[in-house]
Amino acid sequence: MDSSKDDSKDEAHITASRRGFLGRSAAMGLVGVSLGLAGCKEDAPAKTASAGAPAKGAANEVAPGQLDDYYAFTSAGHGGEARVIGLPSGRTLKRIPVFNIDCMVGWGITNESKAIMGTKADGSLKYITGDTHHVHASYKDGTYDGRFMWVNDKIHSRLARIRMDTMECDKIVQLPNVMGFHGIFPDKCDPVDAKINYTTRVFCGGEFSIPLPNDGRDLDDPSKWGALFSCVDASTMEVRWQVRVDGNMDLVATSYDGKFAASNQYNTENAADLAGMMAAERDACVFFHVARIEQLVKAGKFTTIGASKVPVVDGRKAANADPATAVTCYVPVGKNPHGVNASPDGKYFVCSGKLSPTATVIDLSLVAQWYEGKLKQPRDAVVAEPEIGLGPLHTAFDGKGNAYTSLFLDSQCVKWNVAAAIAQFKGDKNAKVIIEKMDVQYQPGHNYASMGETKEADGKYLNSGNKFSKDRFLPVGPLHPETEQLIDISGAKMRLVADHTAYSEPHDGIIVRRDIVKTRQIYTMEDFPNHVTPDNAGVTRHGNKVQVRLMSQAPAYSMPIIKVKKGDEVTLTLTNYDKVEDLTHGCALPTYNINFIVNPQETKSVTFKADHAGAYWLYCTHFCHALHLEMRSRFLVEA
Ligand code: K7E
Ligand code: CUA
Ligand code: CA
Repeated sequence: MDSSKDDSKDEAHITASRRGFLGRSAAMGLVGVSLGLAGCKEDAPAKTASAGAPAKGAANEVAPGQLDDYYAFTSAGHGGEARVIGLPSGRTLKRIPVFNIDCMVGWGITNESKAIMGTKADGSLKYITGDTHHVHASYKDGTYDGRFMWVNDKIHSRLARIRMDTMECDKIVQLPNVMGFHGIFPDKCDPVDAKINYTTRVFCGGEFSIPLPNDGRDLDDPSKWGALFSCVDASTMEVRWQVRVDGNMDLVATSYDGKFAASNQYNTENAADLAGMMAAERDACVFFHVARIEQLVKAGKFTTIGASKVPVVDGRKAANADPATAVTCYVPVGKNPHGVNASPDGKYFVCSGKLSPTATVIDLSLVAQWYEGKLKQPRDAVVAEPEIGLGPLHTAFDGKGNAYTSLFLDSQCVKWNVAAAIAQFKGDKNAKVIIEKMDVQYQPGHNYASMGETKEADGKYLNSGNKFSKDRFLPVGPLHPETEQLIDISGAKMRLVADHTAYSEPHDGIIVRRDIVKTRQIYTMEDFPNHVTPDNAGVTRHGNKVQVRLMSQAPAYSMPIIKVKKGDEVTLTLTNYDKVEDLTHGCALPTYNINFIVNPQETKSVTFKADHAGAYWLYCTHFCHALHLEMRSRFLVEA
């Protein structure tokens, strides 16, 4: 069944909202979008699900007991975490707390997680909020190597690293002098040393302009504000260097040869208000010449900003007009672009217009030629600009020469052919650029294909992350879930195979073949320097500082009674001596806000002030044994 044709009513109201957009100028169009959505609500059928019952023998069927073929790693927006989903089933496998507090695992509660998240002088968390948009993994030879993933925090401009073996966050760094850190992408190769054919840098786009430094100066003169592009060392997670640009930076893509990183810019106007940001007919995709930036840094040709010691190179247009010395190249693209994506053949970057119904295809070899002085203008690097639909945002690839772009306003996914678009641009009137448009439900943001951002793009599945599910699921109050729609792209026609709900609000994600991910099932006790041993287990005191060293082994903790005095500063360390896969214990202490788990052979600790006298049952929260409920100790605080 073709999902796009079997609900005329829904089609009618979407078309109406499209008309609402078309009937206005681009500036009014944004207003039109919100009006259009409000309108949808009123005449949408309230209870009946629209369209899209998956075909019989659905391609997403993973029988009970069978495993999925792919992992999807997704961001979670202002939920602040990352998520792991099995595809094609859509089973949620894990939530990875990163910038948020998670009382299931104790993230933000244990000393170890707080040390990664960052604390104030009093030991409390510096931030308790996060906004993750983009998850990308480390590369080797142009494909994922299963080592790390990185995810951004837009609110506090932090980059987090997640180990893929344990699927836990192990490092977080904050970018200095950056606000609204949005796009990220790891590099795939060193720009100079081709032997380093794996990720050693992560590039970060800064979206909002701010005073540099942001210490109270220039508050009334946004023309003096600026945005920085940052390079973070993939292994140390230190910020290596930054580049100041004109305009802002939205998303980031990197070339397969390591030479270029690029970021789309919707605000080349350098405006501080909405009308100003939409004033220019074209904006840009800025290409960073990584090797030259690092030469300047090495030669000491940089400045620093405020208290930060990170080298800052000038990438503004005026300072980079000469291709022989430039570190940035601003290629004009469609109005207020959103998204920049690298084609798996390594040749092109595609930027979507958002306020222009076009995608701009940029040839990387021509950008390289501009830097060599062989191309007249940066705009000559544009090799195609097909009209693909309204509100184009993100583009995925199937490895067969086709691109799939999400059309936010049209609520569609458009499949188009890159080579045909280039032929059409050269004047071939018969080039068939648009292959198919498929309705998605509704208003898609990111889409991403299986292995689509690697040289191993396999053209099997496309995930469309839709911002509005409206009538697709049972209503759950004012906030609907979002829809992740799984589309089979392996055949001649796209086929919707499943709707999965997503808790608000996922943005970008990646779909990784399962054989690439090698997880670790049991920790090594010695990897935790503070692990408890039978020799040091027990209670020790230095003044009012008390160490409680505890071991767990189902169904008991090593001490049935733990005694401290009111006013003590208690550090409780728990090592799980169970070695059986998945035999995890919890540790909860009423009144004291202590709640965390320890996986097999893992150690975690918490520090708190024992400021309430009384008896408190320290109990196991994680079902571990037939005697799980009996797994508790008396934590006694003497007055
Ligand atoms: Cu399009 Cu923040 Cu990647 Cu979301 S951004 S959709
Ligand atoms: Cu140990 Cu439940
Ligand atoms: Ca603009």
